[in-house]
Amino acid sequence: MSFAPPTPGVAVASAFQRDGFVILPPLLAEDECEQLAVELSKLLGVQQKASRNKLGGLRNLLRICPPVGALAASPKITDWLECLLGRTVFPVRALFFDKTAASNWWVPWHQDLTIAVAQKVECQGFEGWSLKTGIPHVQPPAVILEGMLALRFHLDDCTAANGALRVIPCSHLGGKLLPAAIARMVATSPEVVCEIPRGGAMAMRPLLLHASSPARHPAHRRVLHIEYATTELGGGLKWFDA
Ligand SMILES: O=C(O)CCC(=O)C(=O)O
Repeated sequence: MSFAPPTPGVAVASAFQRDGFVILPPLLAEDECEQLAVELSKLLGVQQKASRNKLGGLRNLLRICPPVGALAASPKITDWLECLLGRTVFPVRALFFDKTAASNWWVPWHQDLTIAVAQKVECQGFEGWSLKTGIPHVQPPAVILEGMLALRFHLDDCTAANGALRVIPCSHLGGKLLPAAIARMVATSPEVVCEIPRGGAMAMRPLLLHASSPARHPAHRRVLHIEYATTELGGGLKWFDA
């Protein structure tokens, strides 16, 4: 835990605000990366055994995986994010994704519109309630999503060949997009394939359009995805994991 990433400068912070994502210098030391990879692969193996479907990942890691909770809340990470955003942040959800030959999934272009909350409370501007692994999820107003970011730690080399995330720069600037606007943007805007080495990371806004293709050459593509918020929800609603 002695590894200290360089503080983000003004250029990194303004690129993030403009583009909606930024590929970062390594934030994890090799031993931290290895420990997380081992821990999360073990947990995924346990949940795979208990599930009849092939799983592409894990949810609720702030709660079920103490090393993830500790990393997410560590000053090394939160201080760094606070420099990037100029605001206080707190972790609210952590997910793990892996892509392998046995579970070679993909996702179409989308924005991340859903958050996990402690309890369902009907509240103006919060819609599309659902349950994921028994936990209430809801789509909050855009202003909540605009204050959030996801930090994605790469636990393997991630390339176009093993299914790297693809993003459309600046697509977060138009708020929540309707399907026709997404189709238009996908047809007319250049995309970036986020190739990131093991130990590297990227930060992205949830409203940034992103997609994920199946791997052409499947190999582990493990990503720890931690979401941070900057505001309470109000209206009696509470974040599930804050
Ligand atoms: O990790 C990926 O490739 C896709 C992740 C994703 O679509 C998401 O976080 O919403």
